[in-house]
Amino acid sequence: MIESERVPAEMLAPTSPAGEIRELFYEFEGERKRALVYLPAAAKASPEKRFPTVYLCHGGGGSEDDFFGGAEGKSGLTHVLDNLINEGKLSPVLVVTPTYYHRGTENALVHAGAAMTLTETFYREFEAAVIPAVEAAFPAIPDRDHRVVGGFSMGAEATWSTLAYGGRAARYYLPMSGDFWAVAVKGGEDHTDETCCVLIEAMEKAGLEPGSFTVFAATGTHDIAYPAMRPMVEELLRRAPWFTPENLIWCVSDGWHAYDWCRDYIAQALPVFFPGKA
Ligand code: FER
Repeated sequence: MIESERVPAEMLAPTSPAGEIRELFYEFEGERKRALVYLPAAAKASPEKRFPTVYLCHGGGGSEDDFFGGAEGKSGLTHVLDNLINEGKLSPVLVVTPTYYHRGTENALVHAGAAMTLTETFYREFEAAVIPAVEAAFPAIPDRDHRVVGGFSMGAEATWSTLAYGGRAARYYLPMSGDFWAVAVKGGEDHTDETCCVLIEAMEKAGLEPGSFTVFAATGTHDIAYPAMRPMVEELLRRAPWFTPENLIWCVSDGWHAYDWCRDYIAQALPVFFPGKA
């Protein structure tokens, strides 16, 4: 277990050079969908360069606007990314915020249990539509070793599900404040062993091997996900060679269930995946 570090206030302030947020529209199963994309300053300065890509899924009832605070970037997350990159802590990355909601899923906007049916299968849309659309329109390094999937709350459920069933598409995972619901809602708490078995069996079935992925799992002791996520992560850490302290980093804050705390987790995790040169 490592302690989460708070992002210092000055990292929430604008810096230069700065990246920008673009909108991406793409089609999935006949529907036009929208995602936001953070393009680092280096992409504008060096149009020939390509970058790792971080995909972040919002929480239940949310949208693709949540992490950045809309296309205007009101959450301050882009400033944190700009500062980390300018200080040489983080390699320039693209950050994409898709949504697992689509037409006809209004019920899932209200009920986390119904959202689960969408987060469980998000990996299909991720592989079939999101990755191809991003990599056609933005300078992404188009391989598994340069892709991160992360998310908050139900977005963490989407993250664990992508690791389970779609792990050939990405090497790095950042579940924040959410456990894996394949067995039951909050199965990490009430069905810990079975939840971990299902995760590992699914990964094995999808052709993953131990050592071929890295997870940075984070939450806070006052978070509603803590009672479910903690036993799950602790049990996974007993399941070498699949999970070891080297490929499953368990990061704990004293925070609660909110995007502000995700900002800290993102700032701590991304430099582990893609360190800068400083
Ligand atoms: C969890 C705790 C809460 C979790 C999800 C939630 C996927 C979501 C709650 C909601 O959307 O109301 O451990 O894991």
